[in-house]
Amino acid sequence: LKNSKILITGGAGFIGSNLADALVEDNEIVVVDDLSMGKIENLPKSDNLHFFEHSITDYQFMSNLLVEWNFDYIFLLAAVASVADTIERPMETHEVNQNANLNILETIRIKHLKIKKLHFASSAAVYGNNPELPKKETSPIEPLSPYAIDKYATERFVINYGKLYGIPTVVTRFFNVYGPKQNPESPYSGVLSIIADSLKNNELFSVYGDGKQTRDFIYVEDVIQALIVIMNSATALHTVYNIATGRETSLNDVLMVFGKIVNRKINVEYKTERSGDIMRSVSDVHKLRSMGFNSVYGLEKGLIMYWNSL
Ligand code: UD2
Repeated sequence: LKNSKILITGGAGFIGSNLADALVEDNEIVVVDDLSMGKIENLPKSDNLHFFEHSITDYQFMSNLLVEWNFDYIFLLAAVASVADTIERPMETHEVNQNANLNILETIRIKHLKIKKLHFASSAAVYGNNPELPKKETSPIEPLSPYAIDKYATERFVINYGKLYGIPTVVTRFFNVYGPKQNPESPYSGVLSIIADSLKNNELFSVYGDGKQTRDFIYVEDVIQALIVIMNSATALHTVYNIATGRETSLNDVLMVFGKIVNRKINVEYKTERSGDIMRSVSDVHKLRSMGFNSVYGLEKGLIMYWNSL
């Protein structure tokens, strides 16, 4: 991705701002973010970066922006990312997580915009509690929350709009991403940002359950590199990729590794498990590897990078 006009919705958020960092030198970047979770300080300071504080649910604004800029590449990363929030306010979050993205697709279709590729960020949440492991892109789908339902439905819109109307599109399902600029403010923020925050403030960290639950943790820099490979690839079209490492790590092991890195014992209290919590999660990474992508950050290396960024 070079000398291109690139739109990143949610570009002031965790993954979006790391993506903007990686692309801003060689491209013209437009970020749309309502700063509901994102932060303006996350954005790189550059003349190549154009920031609009807007919600993607402002249809007229988004349509005008798309027509005016004629983007080469579009990354749809804006979302209400908290599953709990979507359970509390399903109608409102559906506007953001699905309808606003549909409006972007509609604008591209109706205005015949010639984009090189559009990417939509989905989530491992679409697999729900289905016990099949490791999760393949072809594994059964079981979206449980409004969040997962909107992610899955929007995946289908993005892929099938691509096929029906000749728009180059691709979808990724993120597993548990961690790294610099992850916002620890909500109890449903990524667990590693919460652990880092309690370490910084010398607070007790609450483990929900016995700590034996597992996740596939991937460092954000690996995620960004995977996105760039997928965006550049001619074969990554109208299909979905899991973005993960293929390694399954328990929360107890994460605490141990993190504790070693900071050279302290992390103070924890064990509490009752969260309702709806998934016990095990790990991805199959064959499809991602077939693109020539391999994650380069193991958990320890990623955690060291993350800790040093704080
Ligand atoms: C991830 C996604 C979520 C959704 C879901 C689908 C993140 C931040 N969240 O939720 O959006 O896609 O996958 O399955 O990527 N935990 C604690 N103490 C804490 C916080 C968390 O013990 O203070 C536990 C939590 O109960 C869970 C594990 O840590 O077992 C990971 O929690 P998480 O919120 O980081 O991610 P997850 O996989 O539940």
